[in-house]
Amino acid sequence: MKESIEKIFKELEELKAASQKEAEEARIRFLGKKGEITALMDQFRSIAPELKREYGQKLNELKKAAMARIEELKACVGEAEASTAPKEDLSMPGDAFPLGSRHPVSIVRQQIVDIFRKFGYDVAEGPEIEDDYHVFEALNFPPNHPAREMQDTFFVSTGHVNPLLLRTHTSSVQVRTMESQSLPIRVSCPGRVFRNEAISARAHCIFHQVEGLYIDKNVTFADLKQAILLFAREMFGADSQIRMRPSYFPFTEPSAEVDVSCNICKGKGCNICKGTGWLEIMGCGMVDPNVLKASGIDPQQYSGFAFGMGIERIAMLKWQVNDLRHYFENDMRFLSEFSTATEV
Ligand code: 2U9
Repeated sequence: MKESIEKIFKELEELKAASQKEAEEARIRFLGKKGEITALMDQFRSIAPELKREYGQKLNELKKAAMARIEELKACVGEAEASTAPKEDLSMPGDAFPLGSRHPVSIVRQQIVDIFRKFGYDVAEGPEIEDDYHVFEALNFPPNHPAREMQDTFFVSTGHVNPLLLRTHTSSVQVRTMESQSLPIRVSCPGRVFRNEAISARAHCIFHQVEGLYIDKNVTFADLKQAILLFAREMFGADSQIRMRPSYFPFTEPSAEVDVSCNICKGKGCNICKGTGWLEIMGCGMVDPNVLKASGIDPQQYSGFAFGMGIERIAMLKWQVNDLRHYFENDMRFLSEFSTATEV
């Protein structure tokens, strides 16, 4: 037994391991169930009692030395393996950063403004919080018109002659343009507007408009019709047709609603145009003489036309979106549909 113990001590001193696997194999060889030191422990039970003290001590030292040596080997190869383990693969492509894209309402707003810019229209913007004069009074709204009631318009302040309110249309921007700019005037006015309406698939209390105004000498309804036809062809396709239906607005006379031929069924009738072959896109008319007068323009010398459209409505027709609320919910599944949408 003595020789065996000394032999194992020597072997432990010279023991080497190149990997965790080899270190574990060494542990099994010496300390496993059938290991060399375990076998000596078994033999120890049957040796003469007078030798037990001496060999018991030696065997315990041997077992401790074996355990320490193997732990030491495991720690060494662990560090070595970690330092030679493959690092990140630098040839892999990097993580993609998801890029945002423009909101469909912004895309269509830009398209509309760009089309009118080609026709010579400047862009004008104005305040969202307006006064009664620029939203209603200067636009020939009678004092008892329903739009002037609390249930239709969001008022910011009430109780005085010219209360503040959230504009219900961007027409106030054209009024401010007429007040401040010299004639002739050609402007398109994009912006956010507010109406006290219940939210549904077809209506929202906040939406966006582009309105336009052209004032010069001898502007006629024929000019209006041509401008709208050219716009419709740029926006909805070169083969688009338009039709006008008589309508009424306080600020224009005569007034009309404009339909464009359905670009889905080419006028044959489908479920988008509800079988009519036509889609309503905007309202328009010749600027009422009272509106020109209110802003200091002589209706005997000048005439003009104006039009207005809801941007969400144009975007719904363009991309066949059937619920207006999609434009306000910022659902990424909806918005990412437009990441490749092109602009004119
Ligand atoms: C001035 C004079 C006239 C702007 C016009 C419309 C007809 C019209 C609606 C379309 C859908 C509003 O978004 S909508 O609900 N607009 O039908 N707007 S003419 O007329 C003006 C504007 C300013 C000084």
